[in-house]
Amino acid sequence: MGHYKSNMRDLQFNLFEVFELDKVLESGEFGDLDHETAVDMLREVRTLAEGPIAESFAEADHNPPVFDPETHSVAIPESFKKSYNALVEGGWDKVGVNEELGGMPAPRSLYWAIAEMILGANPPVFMYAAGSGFANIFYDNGTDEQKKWAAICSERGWGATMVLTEPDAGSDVGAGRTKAVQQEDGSWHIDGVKRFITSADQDMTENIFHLVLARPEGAGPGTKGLSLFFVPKFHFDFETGELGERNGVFVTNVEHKMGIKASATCEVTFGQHGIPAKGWLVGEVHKGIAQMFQVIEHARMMVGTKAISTLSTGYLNALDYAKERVQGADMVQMTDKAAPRVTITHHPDVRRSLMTQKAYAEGLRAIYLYTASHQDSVAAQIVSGADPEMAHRVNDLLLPIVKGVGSERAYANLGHESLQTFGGSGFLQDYPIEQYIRDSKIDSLYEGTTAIQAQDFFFRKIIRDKGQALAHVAGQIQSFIDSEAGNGRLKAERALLTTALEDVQAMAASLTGDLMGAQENPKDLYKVGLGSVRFLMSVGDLLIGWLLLRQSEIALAKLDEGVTGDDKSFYEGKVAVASFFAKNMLPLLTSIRTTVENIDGEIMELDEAAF
Ligand code: ST9
Ligand code: FAD
Repeated sequence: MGHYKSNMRDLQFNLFEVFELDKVLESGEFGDLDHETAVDMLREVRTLAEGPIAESFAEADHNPPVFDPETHSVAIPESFKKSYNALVEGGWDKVGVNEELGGMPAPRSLYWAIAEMILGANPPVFMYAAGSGFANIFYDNGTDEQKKWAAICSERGWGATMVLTEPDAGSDVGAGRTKAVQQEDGSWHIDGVKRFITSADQDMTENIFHLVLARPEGAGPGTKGLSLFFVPKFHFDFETGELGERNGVFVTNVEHKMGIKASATCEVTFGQHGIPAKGWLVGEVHKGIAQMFQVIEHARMMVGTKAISTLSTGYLNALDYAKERVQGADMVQMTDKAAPRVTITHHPDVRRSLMTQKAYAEGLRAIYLYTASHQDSVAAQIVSGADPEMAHRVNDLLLPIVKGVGSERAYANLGHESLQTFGGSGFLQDYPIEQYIRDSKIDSLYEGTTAIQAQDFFFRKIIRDKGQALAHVAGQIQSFIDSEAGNGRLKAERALLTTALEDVQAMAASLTGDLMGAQENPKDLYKVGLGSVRFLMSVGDLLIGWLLLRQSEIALAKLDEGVTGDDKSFYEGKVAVASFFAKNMLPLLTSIRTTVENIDGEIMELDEAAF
């Protein structure tokens, strides 16, 4: 048995029992994809994920890709190549991709459920295999001619990258200095140095194409002055795809990292090695940042799902260990030194810890699948009654939650709870948790740090949206509160959810007040900056509390039907975890509300020397 433990039962519960995927499939929107096929796909991916994809997880961490500065190339370890090949040979990199690109359309919830298992088993496999997904975005934005190139990229299985970051342009992408100079033949020469670029070289695909943000000569400052360019590693015949000369884009360094080592993080230099780095303006329009954000949105969803999946397998590993590890006596017999020793699952604090891990892993899974359901018009209508425009807004609103809350809660729980469950053994490389922690730390950093997610959430997804998407989701929560969910058995929990909703609404009102106050006193804006991450995390907890209770309502109905065996245990677990989260986590929002309502700007006045 490898390191990765999937949670198929919970995935299927979410997809089919909570978010009604069958109705989505019956709509005919996804051709003849039906329930059986969807379940078969999940089963097949689980087998691959737990088997060959997971196989190289630790080995590639110990023997990461090797950079050769002479040839500017990156050699991927053989063990990892096998994992990668297992994924692409099965065609799993084409799921969710347009048919024009050799893909297989699928509902987004199914797509992300499949992604969860790959990302939990070996995240860099998913990333190296994202070429067809990138080609899909290139296709959507490209000219008619470029659409043909996109098809070649996808069909030939080329690798791909997103190239934004520079030494002085991280969160502040608009500070990028890489230049683009137009040539007589309509192409562009790119000139500059980018850093931290994932998958910028490898020896698993015959070619790699880079989607690069660069500033055309004479263009204005900031993100709006950036344009998006298609820059292949090797030139190719635009009709046949046959490879030609090497293009002037070279990897000039590979970083040594604390985790996710199998994923090569590269410095990439354009046009500074005697060969011009030729690029083509995507869509022949100067809308670089908006086009790149189509990739970013997908990548933020990917990062959140990766973190959540890692927490889930961390929890399931901890649970297995806790069921085996015998240590100490039952607490009620603690004074009897001859009392029988018990497995650690008997200790209250271990139970608290396991239930906390279960709540975040399963609650966050429900959030990303709820979000994914708003990435398809048909599914959104079924899941929340959102019309296509509202579905789009809700997806936008929730992406910073999936990414920001998913990554922060996953890392915190893996460290504080999953590893702790193992005691000292958790600190050893014999178990996967230490690697999970190292590999998942990146999730709160790349694709926009948590501070950036929190600002995006408040300023863009709430204020600029005039609170419409937030009101839609809050309306859903309110209907649940007002319903008779659980037939009286969820009364206490619904009351706790009511308070949590009020707390979060009060935080939103308080931060909005600070924003308004900034018109009079600009420094009030600092209060938003001081409160925004706590607000983001609080909304995350509210959504987890609500979705777990929705699951609990379904579980109670199943238990009433008299289910037995594994199903009975599963549904009892659902009821217990929702109640635990409502009683143990939701009340904490009241103190955060008080903190947010009373933020002052004092620390912004403090002299730097006093820190
Ligand atoms: C990175 C990669 O870290 C790490 C992992 C890579 C793994 C690769 C594999 C992934 C696979 C997935 C991809 C495959 C695809 C598959 C498809 C399948 C079919 N939403 O607020 P303003 C736009 S990469 C949408 O003024 P500033 C918008 O156009 C590095 N758009 O910002 C806006 O104009 P307007 C990641 C948004 O002050 C314009 O930007 N780096 C959003 O100029 C300007 O907006 C980062 O993420 C949004 N949420 O710039 C950087 N926000 O307003 C983090 C903005 O007119 N920094 N736009 O609509 C930020 O996000 C900054 O806030 C900033 C600020 C750069 C946006
Ligand atoms: P900085 O922007 O310098 O941030 C430092 C700290 O300041 C953070 O805590 C941040 O939250 C805070 N901060 C900065 N600005 C603000 C602000 N305005 N308000 C509040 N707080 C702020 N980039 C790519 O383009 N392509 C890739 O494929 C890619 N892959 C990566 C892989 C790895 C392993 C790593 C480490 C990075 C990768 N990146 C990639 C870059 C990544 O997206 C950036 O590291 C990230 O956006 C943060 O930028 P930075 O590291 O410069 O940090």
